Amino acid sequence: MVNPHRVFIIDKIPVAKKGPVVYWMSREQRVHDNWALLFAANKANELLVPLYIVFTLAPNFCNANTRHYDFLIKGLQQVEKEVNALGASFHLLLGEPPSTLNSFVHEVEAALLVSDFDPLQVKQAWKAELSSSIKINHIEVDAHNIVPCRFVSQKVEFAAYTLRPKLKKLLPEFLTDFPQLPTLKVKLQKQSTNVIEALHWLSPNTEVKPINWLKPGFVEGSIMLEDFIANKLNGYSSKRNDPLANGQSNLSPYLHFGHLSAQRVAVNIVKADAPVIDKEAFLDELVVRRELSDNFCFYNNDYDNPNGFHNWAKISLAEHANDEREFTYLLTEFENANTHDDLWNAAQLEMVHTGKMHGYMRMYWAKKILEWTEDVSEAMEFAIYLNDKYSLDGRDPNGYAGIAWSIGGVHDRAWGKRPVFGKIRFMNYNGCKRKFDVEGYISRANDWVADKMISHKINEILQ
Ligand code: FAD
Ligand code: FO1
Repeated sequence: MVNPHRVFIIDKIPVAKKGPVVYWMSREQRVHDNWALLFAANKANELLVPLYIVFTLAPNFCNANTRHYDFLIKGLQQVEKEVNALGASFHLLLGEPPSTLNSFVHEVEAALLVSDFDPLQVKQAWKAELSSSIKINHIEVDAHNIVPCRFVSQKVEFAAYTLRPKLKKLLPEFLTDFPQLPTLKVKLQKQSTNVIEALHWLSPNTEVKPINWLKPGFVEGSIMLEDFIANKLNGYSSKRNDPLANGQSNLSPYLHFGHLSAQRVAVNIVKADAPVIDKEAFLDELVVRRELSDNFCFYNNDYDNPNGFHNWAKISLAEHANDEREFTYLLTEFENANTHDDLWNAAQLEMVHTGKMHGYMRMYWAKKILEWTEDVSEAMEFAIYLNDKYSLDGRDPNGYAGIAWSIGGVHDRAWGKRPVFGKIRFMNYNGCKRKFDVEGYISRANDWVADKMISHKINEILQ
């Protein structure tokens, strides 16, 4: 029922305890369309034991702040309700795993621990530390990729064109609909852990406000998907690169927090009544580009620094390391959208105010950080810091791969040499002007600032 190629044995012990099956939910924060949960539920029925679902809430996870924890916790509130309705129990463990998880599985004498695949080093380190501190059967299930990351390729892929054929060959086996969750044979009484309390426990950095134009959770993500299919899929291939056309799906926060399964999205897109050119353009991004990012982060430990670049890029950037920078900015100047370039500032303001910068502008935004910093390490550091701090979909393999593509030519080819960039693909203001209404994009961003100033003024008057 769960394709064995999704399943990876992390630890196997000779004699298992007789306790429950514990699913350590992390990347896939949903009950529906979740291969890891399906696997754990079947195992619980096989062993005739109850199913416990655990989420370990790590304070300041990779510099996350209120914007991210608000979205995550509200999504988990829905998960808790749905888990209780299944007759399983939901446990929110407060604190850095694996210490919290270690004592939990010990306490309940878990027969099996199921986790979900995540290529990020922080997650790999959690699993390694857990495995060295407790003896327990631990199985990992890839519930994020349509074609399991460990299976589709055993090495860092050079680019989309090298991974695409490997994915295409396997999609018929893996791009399937989901089976129903089995009815649990051993049900537990409804428990109430008040997930929303966790926000107070966390008391995260409140400098970056939650966003309210996207509502978190599986239900809202599904509505967003259906709305995209009904109203925006048709024309996606031409509109997706116009920052003013509102042509993207806005699904990335739901995919990042696992409120939605990419496989569910792909299955619904394939079934949709829309032009083939638009469906193919969208699926290439959702399946090839997104799964290429997991491949990059899983097999390249330097996914967040210049050591992870190809040699041609390292050599070329080094050759131009001492080129005269026409402008250089400090992190605070970038962060406050305080550069000489009003288009770049507008992109920064879009990310700060809405929590989501348009995909086309992300490329321009990152490439200008390379152009306006002292060196490529600083450029990577600034881009990752700002993207993770303000983007709702930050701290994601797509982000590390997207920034490495923009600044280090990862998954791209070499281009004609330019100052500072060397052979890294160049983008400039005039190129954007030829593509879309730059003035319109800038004035929209300035409206956000004006609105914010007005609301500050109103608050001052009301106080
Ligand atoms: P749509 O165009 O509707 O695409 C649908 C889905 O396809 C996306 O949700 C995503 O899962 C996938 N996808 C689309 N474009 C890409 C891409 N270029 N690479 C990988 N997957 C893609 N994506 C993130 O999820 N988090 C990030 O932090 C992030 N940072 C980025 C930084 C830079 C510098 C660049 C160049 C790209 C970054 N991306 C990131 C990739 C891409 O820009 C976003 O996935 C996309 O804009 C998300 O919006 P959407 O879901 O509305 O996109
Ligand atoms: N995953 C967890 O297992 N525990 C957390 O406390 C946690 C917090 C968190 C905050 C912001 C954010 O963007 C992601 C966060 N994640 C957490 C990880 C997330 O669910 C994804 O698994 C990865 O970031 C993407 O690979």
